[in-house]
Amino acid sequence: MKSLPYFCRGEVVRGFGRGSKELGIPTANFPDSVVDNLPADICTGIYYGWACVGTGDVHRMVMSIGWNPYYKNTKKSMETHIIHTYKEDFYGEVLSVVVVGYVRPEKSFDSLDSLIAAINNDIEEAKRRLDLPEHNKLREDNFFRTSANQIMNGH
Ligand code: ADP
Ligand code: RBF
Ligand code: MG
Repeated sequence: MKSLPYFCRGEVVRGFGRGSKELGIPTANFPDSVVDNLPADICTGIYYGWACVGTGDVHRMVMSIGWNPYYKNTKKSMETHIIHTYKEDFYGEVLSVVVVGYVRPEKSFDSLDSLIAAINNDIEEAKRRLDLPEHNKLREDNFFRTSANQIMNGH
């Protein structure tokens, strides 16, 4: 995928309200405008990368891009689970992400438990890969500093 790493940002909007949070895997959803801007070569599937909320710290993330076959969604979504425990929700804030690499295609599962187990595997895989020294450069990219600050200051 020639578009990787892919940088994007947008406001965090309400998602499908399926209670992902109760499952321990909240996912911050991007608006349609961000989903519609994805380059054609970024296919649906599960990805890992870096994310930050507003001007906050940069953390590891996993992202699902697509139609969630387990739920048979009719709308394509981009959902980011940040590997960090936040004290509060951040709906309406600006989420900045850099999508670094691909993990696997989206799948359907026999049960919610199997879906959750797969997501937890993705999280472990993302942690392993992002802890490699070669990925630190992107974590420290100016994208997460200057531009986020400019947005927050209304520039
Ligand atoms: P929704 O269906 O509205 O997306 P979720 O159950 O997926 O609801 O919860 C997502 C919300 O949880 C995010 O929009 C954000 O405000 C909050 N949140 C708290 N911690 C995290 C996290 N670590 N990663 C992603 N979102 C989080
Ligand atoms: N949904 C699917 O239907 N199939 C998947 O393979 C799938 N993988 C996911 C992987 C990650 C890392 C994340 C964050 C989400 C994934 N989802 C998948 C989306 C999931 O169904 C959605 O976040 C639900 O709301 C979780 O309950
Ligand atoms: Mg969500």
